[in-house]
Amino acid sequence: MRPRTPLSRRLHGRVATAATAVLLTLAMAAPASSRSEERPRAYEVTGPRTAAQRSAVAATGASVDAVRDHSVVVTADAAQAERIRRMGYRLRVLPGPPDRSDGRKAKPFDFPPADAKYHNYNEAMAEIDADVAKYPSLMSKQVIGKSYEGRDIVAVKITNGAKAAGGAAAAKPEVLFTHHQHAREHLTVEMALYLLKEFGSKYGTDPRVTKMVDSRVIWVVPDVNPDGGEYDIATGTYRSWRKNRQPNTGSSARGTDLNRNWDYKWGCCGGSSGSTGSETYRGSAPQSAPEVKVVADFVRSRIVGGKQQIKAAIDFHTYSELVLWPFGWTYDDTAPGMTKDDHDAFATIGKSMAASNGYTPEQSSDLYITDGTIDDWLWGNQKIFAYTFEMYPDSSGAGGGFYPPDEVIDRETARNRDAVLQLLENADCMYRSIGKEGQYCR
Ligand code: 0X9
Ligand code: CA
Ligand code: ZN
Repeated sequence: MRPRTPLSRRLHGRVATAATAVLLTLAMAAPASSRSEERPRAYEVTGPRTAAQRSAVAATGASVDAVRDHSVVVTADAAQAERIRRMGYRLRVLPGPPDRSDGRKAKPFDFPPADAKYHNYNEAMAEIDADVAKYPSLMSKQVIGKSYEGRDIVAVKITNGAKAAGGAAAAKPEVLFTHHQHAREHLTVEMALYLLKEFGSKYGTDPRVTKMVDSRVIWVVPDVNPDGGEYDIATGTYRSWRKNRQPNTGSSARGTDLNRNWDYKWGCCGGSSGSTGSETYRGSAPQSAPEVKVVADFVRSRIVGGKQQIKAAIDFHTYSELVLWPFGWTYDDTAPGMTKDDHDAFATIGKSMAASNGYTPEQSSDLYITDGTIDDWLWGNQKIFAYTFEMYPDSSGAGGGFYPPDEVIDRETARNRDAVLQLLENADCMYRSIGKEGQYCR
């Protein structure tokens, strides 16, 4: 036990130690006021209304969290907010994350009482294990690697091993669902748990589910950023954390934005930041974040006989209710690595999925330029038809932003059932959607 001597007496008396001196130095170097100024806050920025204007806002290193007709919502530190102000835009500080404690004391590393239906890391892992145990002939779990802090990153494989479409030799098209790159986007983990439950419990009774579990291999990676997710809820009060929890050399700021760290046009185009403190810090090199390396290695491991088995993917985020497709690094619809037919297949299936869930379909750069994102890598590097879904709520400002109440989980996960099934059903030949099956899929 430390002696409960007042600090002044310990410093002036003989109990002053080197450790105390170090603590005092740290305290003086970072007084509480400057620390809180450095903490990013949410702002409404009124003025930007074109993708180029929004890209300029994002280029300050702030994260653009929602896009409206004449404004955006950003998470920015004081310096970034000042730069945005100097562009001539009006900033309004938004309230911090909601208090869902219900007046009760928070349990560390647990969701606050009013949001108890959300799953923390251990609860999600337990749920996954329970599903795999319940449906052993349909599901299996693999640990594909570890996060920076050593948590398991898992992939759940869903397929009916007994029935292969067109005989045992025919390879089943594979589809990948990834979740929770961004720590505060907890609804995406619930989306993963919904998928496991839906495919497990409806197999054999629901014809669409049954057909897909028989004829596809479905990979679900429920938690790409477990460290960030746990950090976000660790105190019982949400922290609005986005990145992973990896330290950065020469900086006290932690974390890399995983969705700027993928090895395709990394840092190419002003769609990410080189500053460690930024919400969109791209990391020291492509795949420098262990979590990105783990998932990218997993995707590369699905190249069998020189052929990538994964044909399509969705990376789940929140919020804004969007269906997005590549590229994010350029405003152009077509580019090296994206033909008109590729673009048209992306857009046709993207719009059809959006018609089913009521989201807005668009190319991701219609929002603002991003580089080093997972969907650009999956398509540009692996030729996987990869979408980004931004889940509930919409960008209007109602609905709770990154922290919608747990009452919406069931509705907002089930809302994507049809879109997910559509992608699975198209995965054997994405070009069928534009009438070019014969040209591309024989
Ligand atoms: O900025 C992001 O990474 C995503 N928005 S979020 O609020 N969830 O952080 C949007 C990414 C859009 N761009 C691409 N998917 N390329
Ligand atoms: Ca609740
Ligand atoms: Zn996100």
